[in-house]
Amino acid sequence: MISAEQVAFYREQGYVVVDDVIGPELLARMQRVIDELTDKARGVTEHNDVYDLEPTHTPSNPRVRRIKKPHLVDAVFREALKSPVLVDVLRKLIGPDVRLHGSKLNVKAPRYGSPVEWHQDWAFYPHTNDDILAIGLMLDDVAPENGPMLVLPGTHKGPTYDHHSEGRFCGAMDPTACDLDFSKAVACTGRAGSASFHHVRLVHGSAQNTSDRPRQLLLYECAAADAWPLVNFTTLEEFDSRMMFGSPTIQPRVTDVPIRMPLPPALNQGSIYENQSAVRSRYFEVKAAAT
Ligand SMILES: O=C(O)CCC(=O)C(=O)O
Repeated sequence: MISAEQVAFYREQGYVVVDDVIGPELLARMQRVIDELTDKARGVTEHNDVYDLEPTHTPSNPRVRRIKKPHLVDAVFREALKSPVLVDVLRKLIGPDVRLHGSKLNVKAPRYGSPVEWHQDWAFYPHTNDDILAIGLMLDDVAPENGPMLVLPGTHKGPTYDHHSEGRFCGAMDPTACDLDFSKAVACTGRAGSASFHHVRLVHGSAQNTSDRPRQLLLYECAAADAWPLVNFTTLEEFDSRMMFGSPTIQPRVTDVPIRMPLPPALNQGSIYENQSAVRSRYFEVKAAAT
């Protein structure tokens, strides 16, 4: 369970890391499923509904960058959402009624796992209020050398930055065009089974994994049930099928939050990695991938 100090830290800094959210048995079962999914990427030639592929992927040498919506791919990825620690944290940080917005598994394989440029999740999915966060469940031990998620503390209280390039959404901030000191970024590290919780408006990103250890991060985006999306609403039935606990509502809570719409849509659709391929200037270096 998390303490009042940890809750206060999240409110002030915009993130908190909590140890031992899930245990070794569930981690091992998740790993088996990921290994099977990676093996099934053999023969896949392009991004699809399940796989986002590394630029150096080939059908005979499969390199998966992301598994999309893992909670829909295998039940094992829904189990973590029932962890009592995780539910306790969500109740304390978001409230009694919580809906899953989405999920993704960033694989960040040893030696070549791609970087993610600086961004705010809020730029992708603005809602009527910002009681929304992403959980980053660490499936491996995460240390400074294997591409941890980096956060800029306190930025969740600031503006929504421009995530456009050439007049279209591109899912990344231009690091040369904003007044932020990226050297102040903090790495979210921990042993496997730990999780970071970061506010939807917090600026974050991560470097390429050039180490020889994997850094798999399973991300769940969770929103207060009365936060209604301003983009990509499907149907009420689908929306409410994602309730994690508590009750849904048809009365959105509207608060004074800075919004920029992710429109016109990104030229390269499919994932943040694809969106960000259109960014003007990159912050994170991409080293030639080892074979
Ligand atoms: O995998 C990471 O380190 C960053 C994840 C992230 O911010 C994202 O995929 O939106």
